[in-house]
Amino acid sequence: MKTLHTTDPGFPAAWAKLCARGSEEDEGPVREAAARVVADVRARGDAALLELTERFDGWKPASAEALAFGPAEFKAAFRQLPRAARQALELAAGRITAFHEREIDAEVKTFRDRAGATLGQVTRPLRRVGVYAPGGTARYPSTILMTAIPARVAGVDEIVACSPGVRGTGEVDLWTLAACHVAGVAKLFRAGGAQAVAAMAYGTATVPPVDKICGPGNAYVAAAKRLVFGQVDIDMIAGPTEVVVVAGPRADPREAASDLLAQAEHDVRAVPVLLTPSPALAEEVDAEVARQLADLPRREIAGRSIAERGALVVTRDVAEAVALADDFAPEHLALLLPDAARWVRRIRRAGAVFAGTNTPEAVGDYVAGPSHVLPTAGTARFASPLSVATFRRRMSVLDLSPAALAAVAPAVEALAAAEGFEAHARAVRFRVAAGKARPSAP
Ligand code: HSO
Ligand code: ZN
Repeated sequence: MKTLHTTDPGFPAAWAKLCARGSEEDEGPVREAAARVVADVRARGDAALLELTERFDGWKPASAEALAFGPAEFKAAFRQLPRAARQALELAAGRITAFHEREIDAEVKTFRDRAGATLGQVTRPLRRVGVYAPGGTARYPSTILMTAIPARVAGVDEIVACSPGVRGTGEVDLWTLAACHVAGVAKLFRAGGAQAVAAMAYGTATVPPVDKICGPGNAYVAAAKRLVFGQVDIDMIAGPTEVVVVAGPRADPREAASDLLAQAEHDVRAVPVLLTPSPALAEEVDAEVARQLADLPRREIAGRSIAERGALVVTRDVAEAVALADDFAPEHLALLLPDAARWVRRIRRAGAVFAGTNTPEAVGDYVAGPSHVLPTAGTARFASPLSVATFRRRMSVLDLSPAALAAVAPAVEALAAAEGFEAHARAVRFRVAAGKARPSAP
């Protein structure tokens, strides 16, 4: 793996390049291709969806209805799974549900101010949302759980899902169907890419239009989400997955290497970075990565990610490593440090922090509870993990007493006059004059 030293004069430039992950790629052609697909599905609905599925996924659905699976199929799939598989799904679903239920309390409370105005915000779930689980080189039943369960806990009326069928055959794996069962998905459509996003955004005869589209996908999915934003809401624009591992001098190189590879095996464009104050550990991790790669089933993908995007960074001390991690704003930050919880206080910009050696990121991917859908590509500077709040919107509620109206009326009239809006002023004046409001003592 490429090794950088923070003491090298060339480090700032090399680090900046690492932080700019992905941005050197020209997204123009992807955006244009996605735009053509979105326009086509918007104009021609199911007919376009079927043609594009044949063109991009390499199988020909018999009809639009053939794309759809429902609760009966989900349940049957769940039953077909071996007991251990069912238990794993249920354990994951139980933990994700329990975690997200805690979030509901954190709502803004309504209060009455001194003038007598009752003001507040209530939150309401979205009506219908669409969740996307990627296909391609891997299947993602866990992503169905990590998106649909927070939506269900949020109180969303109807959750639909899209995931591409297996290339060439259109098959959907049992686990994905079973995940739909435990997560409470209403319909799963075997559709992927920009065409699936467009179908959920605009609706077709078969796919209902949703209010928000969530979940990770490839570059075409990301481009399509950008294009339909405004027609619907989206959770975020997801880029390739990434991990920063901060390892103290006594960290286990096997653990550090497997954490890096766990990210690398997702995608050739995944970004695995190790930060450590120990040059010796950096070397050991490098050797260990090579050793573990040798018999990794997805070694081709992981090997390319490690070679092309990976980096080992030797820092002056742990504090510098943690500061650089925060600067990188990674999707996943693993702290393989003895006093990890203390270092979390120094972190402001990460999708999720895995504090301490007992918490490999892989646990967060599947069962810990918080959603594994996290901000990537440095967007942890401003974005948060997918959660219950993703699926609820706030609504302000204003309710003034007569006295409160009278108290604020002069200010409303003054501001309305300043802006030249006489009807605004009258709306207040009429009510005050009608004796609806009696001015309160100043
Ligand atoms: N690490 C991925 C999530 C995932 N891993 C799904 C396995 N399955 C991005 O957070
Ligand atoms: Zn993962």
